[in-house]
Amino acid sequence: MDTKNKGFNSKLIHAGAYEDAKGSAVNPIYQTSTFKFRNADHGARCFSGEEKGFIYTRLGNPTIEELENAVAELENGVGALAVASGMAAVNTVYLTVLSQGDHMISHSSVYGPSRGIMEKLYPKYGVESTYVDCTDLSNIEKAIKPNTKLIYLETPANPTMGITDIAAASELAHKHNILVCVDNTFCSPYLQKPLDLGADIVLHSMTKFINGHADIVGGIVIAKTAEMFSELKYVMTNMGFNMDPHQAWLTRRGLKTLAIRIDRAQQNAIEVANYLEKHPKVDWILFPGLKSHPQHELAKKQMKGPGAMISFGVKGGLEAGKIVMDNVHLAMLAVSLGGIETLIQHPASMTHSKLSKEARETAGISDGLVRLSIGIEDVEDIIADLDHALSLV
Ligand code: LCS
Repeated sequence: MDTKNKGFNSKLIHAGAYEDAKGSAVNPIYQTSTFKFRNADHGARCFSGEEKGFIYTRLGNPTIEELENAVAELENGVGALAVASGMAAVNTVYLTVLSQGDHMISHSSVYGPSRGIMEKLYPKYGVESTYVDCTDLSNIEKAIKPNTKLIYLETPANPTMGITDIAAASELAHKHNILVCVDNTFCSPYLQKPLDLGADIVLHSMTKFINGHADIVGGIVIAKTAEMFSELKYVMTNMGFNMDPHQAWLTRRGLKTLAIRIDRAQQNAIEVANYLEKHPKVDWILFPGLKSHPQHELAKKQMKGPGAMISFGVKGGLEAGKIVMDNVHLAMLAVSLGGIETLIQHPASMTHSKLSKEARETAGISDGLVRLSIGIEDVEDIIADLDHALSLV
């Protein structure tokens, strides 16, 4: 079915679907590594691109393609590439856009390994980077050099919830012939569409909201132009970053409920944030839906809703935060985010522990920062759980 002119929820259910020859309502899992050619000429035409046909699962597979087409449509891109993890998506972009001698600019607080690998591995290949507070556009402008090729944004940022103006950053970048990639993991296309705001590439860790059920690891890269799509595809297929068909099938199933899951998790998060903001033992809180968030107005403009991620600090710093993390029962003490279950974690010792203490501090990732990913449980239970843990501080 052509879903181009349908609403977002209809696209979530139907976008990318094949007309299966056997009439199955749900696209099957094509659990195969390779595909038969009708004859030698057919094989040659598939390889030359004269005829569209599946060849080998690293290069393409109907189950994976259904997911890719659906996410590309949801993000308003020309094409998407599903990969084995969010980090495979990040590296597909770095390897495609950056060459020896190039420079990239990014936000000081992004997912730890997205920064870690750029600062530790990529200098070996002659790529340099500058990490600044991108929520202030003048910092990006000051960091631009003649060899800057990429502005890599993550907004809201993990875990400081800093929000960068995608439209303004893209305008600035394009004046200098620089490409913009946005990691849209914290929002999903339901809450934010970076390509519509001017970005050139979008990526996700699909491990999070897109799949939403904490049962797969996956990533995806979405391109705005056919040229960029083909460059990304060259890197993805030849580096062997592809997703597995079974993972892709589970992810396509999870995607169907994206909007209703986010609606509910977000409503829960709004109530949890209001509760935490008033709690006498809570020192500070960062949630885009609160007026106290430094980029609250920008969040309202750029995002359809504040999402389901909250960072906060307990009075008494790290020791007090540990009491909360060790005494919640409904919320799981676990990394990852964006699933239907509420998770709590400590970025300084977990997701961002490989960054130097100095890098964490300048990025605003204090030792006392506790991160919550709010799930779709009953909000009264989530609040009661936090209330009990906070009462022990
Ligand atoms: N981008 C963002 C914004 C992320 O939060 C993560 C993972 C990735 C990329 C990488 O995705 P992966 O390879 O894990 O699928 N974030 C995690 C987190 O905050 N806790 O555990 C993983």
